[in-house]
Amino acid sequence: MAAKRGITLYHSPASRAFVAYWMLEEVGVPFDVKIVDIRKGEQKKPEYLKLNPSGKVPTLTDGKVVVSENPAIGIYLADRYSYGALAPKIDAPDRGAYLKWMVYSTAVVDPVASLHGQQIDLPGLDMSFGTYDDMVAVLTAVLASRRWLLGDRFSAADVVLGGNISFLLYRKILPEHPTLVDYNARLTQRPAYHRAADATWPAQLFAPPV
Ligand SMILES: N[C@@H](CCC(=O)N[C@@H](CS)C(=O)NCC(=O)O)C(=O)O
Repeated sequence: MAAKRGITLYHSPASRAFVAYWMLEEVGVPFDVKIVDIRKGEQKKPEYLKLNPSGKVPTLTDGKVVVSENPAIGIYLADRYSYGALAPKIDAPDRGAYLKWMVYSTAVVDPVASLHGQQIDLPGLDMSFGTYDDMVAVLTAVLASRRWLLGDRFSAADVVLGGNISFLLYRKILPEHPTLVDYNARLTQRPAYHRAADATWPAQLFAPPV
């Protein structure tokens, strides 16, 4: 008998789980949300650690499949539910760049941005992720002359790396470089982006005090 499918996203308000939520909204499959509130420490409970031993959100389950780490969730969902559309096919010329930008999002952008947010800028030579200035230069160079990371075609890489860029602009960790600001404006025109943002930063939780 085929495994029963049914997608669940383990999500926390105001977190990077926004990216996985946005991916689900882009592929347009039904899914359930279970809140793992990181501000209450729910991500460190034994039941959740069985799914994601890192104790971080997001995690996604789909039947018996368990995936964590935003780029892995993005690659999984796009291949499984949007192959040839949000995911370039395996032999498409832009599949290499697609995978590169997916991995770059958390192998380079996340560690560099996290350190920069703590006013730590390490010399690039011995660091696998390089320097903040190099990371900003790479992002602005690729986006200077193109609408999306792969050119004219919106892909899951724009959700994973683009979602990260959007999050880091909001947190003022990335500079308000016109190329990044314009790209973010294009991302925020997507209805799926707004559904995910509204679910991740709900107005009732994040409304300014009156
Ligand atoms: N590398 C992970 C990072 C996820 C992550 O940083 N999640 C944070 C929220 S933004 C978290 O769960 N923090 C809780 C904790 O570390 O206890 C991914 O890409 O999915």
